[in-house]
Amino acid sequence: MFEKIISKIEEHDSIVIFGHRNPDGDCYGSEIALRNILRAKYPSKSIYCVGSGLKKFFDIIGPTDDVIDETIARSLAILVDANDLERSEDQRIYKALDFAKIDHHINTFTFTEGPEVINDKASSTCELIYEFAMENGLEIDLISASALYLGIMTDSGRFQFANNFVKMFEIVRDLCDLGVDPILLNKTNNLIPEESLAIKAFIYSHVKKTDDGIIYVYASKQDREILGVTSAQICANTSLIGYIANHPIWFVSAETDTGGIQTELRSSIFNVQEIAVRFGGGGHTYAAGFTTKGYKDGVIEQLLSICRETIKKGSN
Ligand SMILES: [Mn+2]
Repeated sequence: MFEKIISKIEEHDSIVIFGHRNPDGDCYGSEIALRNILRAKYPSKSIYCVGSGLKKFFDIIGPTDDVIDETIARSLAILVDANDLERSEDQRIYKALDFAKIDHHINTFTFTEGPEVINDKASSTCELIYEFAMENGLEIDLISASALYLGIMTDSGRFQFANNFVKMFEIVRDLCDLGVDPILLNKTNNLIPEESLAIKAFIYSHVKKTDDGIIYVYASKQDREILGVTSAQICANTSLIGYIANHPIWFVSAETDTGGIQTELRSSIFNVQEIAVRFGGGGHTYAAGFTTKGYKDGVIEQLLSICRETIKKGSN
């Protein structure tokens, strides 16, 4: 499955791994694991990963790397857990010499820059990185195993969502065999800053609902400024308003600093990825998001009306 990506890797002496904006456990875990696995296999190559990562895991899994522009310019860029270059957190990806991509989001973009492996049935990109290692006989060290476990745990919603549970749990068993400490990783993942209480209070006290079964929260720029948080920090709380009986679609939206709207959409039964695509976003069938650039007027109304149509059409 990964033959073309391996031959790209073999062609280049320098490799930089990139992940998406607002990195999550899967993005950060994939980057660290892929970097470490490749470093062990190719000790003479320079291999780095960039992006902000997840700081609370740095003591266990380690930080990403500081990479200068000149390094990127002579490197193969491997994009993980993201559809296209535009989604890369580090936009210097455009300066790379060559490209490859490994992802599990529903593919709505044409990645023409290089070879790609996409499997939208995989629970996480970390599952694909594990398969990449297995297919090529690469060794998974304890830090990489912990990074992969983190990605699978977080992207599957703590092992709640998967297309293939047997496969997911087989991989997780193997990672545990390699020495991963699920209790430590789970405890660390649970840690949240005290300030998040104010965001939760905001979310719970600004819930709106429609007669047709949509629950949502909207935070204006002014609301965010009072709380001192970013639109991404608001949207990270979408799970707080989910799974309310008779409300099959829920979303959290926040005005961005540049006058757009960031939204995270979820559903228990409806395809919200198709909704997100209509606003230039994407994701997974039941968990998707978008950010409009520079326009916000009418977005919430239009979003509500598309959600309404989706509910009316019936589950798919
Ligand atoms: Mn992912």
